[in-house]
Amino acid sequence: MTVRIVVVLACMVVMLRLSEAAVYRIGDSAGWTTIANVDYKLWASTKTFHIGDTVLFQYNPQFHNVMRVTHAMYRSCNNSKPISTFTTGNDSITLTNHGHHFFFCGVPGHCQAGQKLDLNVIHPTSSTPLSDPPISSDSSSPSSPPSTTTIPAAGVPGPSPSHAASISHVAAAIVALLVSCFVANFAY
Ligand SMILES: [Cu+2]
Repeated sequence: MTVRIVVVLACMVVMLRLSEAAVYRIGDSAGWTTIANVDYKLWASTKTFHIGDTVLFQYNPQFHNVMRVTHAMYRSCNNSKPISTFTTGNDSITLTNHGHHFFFCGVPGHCQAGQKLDLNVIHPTSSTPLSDPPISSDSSSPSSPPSTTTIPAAGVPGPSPSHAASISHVAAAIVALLVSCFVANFAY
């Protein structure tokens, strides 16, 4: 029983780690702008943000910037005391806590024109829908990890010090762990 709990916890950790990797470009192809009439509220409502996700503001820094502000400042487009200001035109911000994150462009008039964004990062314990495990329904096969033959295409015979090889080994280990997690869960 203890083993199963450990396995389940390990699975959850792995899946959380995998799901943390999302990077969202604000406004998608339009970016962070006023001229495309992007509804950033609508844009944000189509996404589910998790702690660890990264949002990327891309814009022409001659015309725009990014200010992180409080809710009150967000509502009134008050740019007098931003929490932080970003001005590179290629600003990536990692979401490190849950709740609402308020941003707008601090150039006069732009927030009023709709260049403002309210991101809601869901609480870590909020239930995220778990998709079905990506394994076949063939439960008769023994649990042999399918990743043992993962070899880089270069065909290097010995252990290679290259980053690509080590990354693929890590990926293979993650896949093997995930598969074994699901197999273990199904076996009990
Ligand atoms: Cu602007």
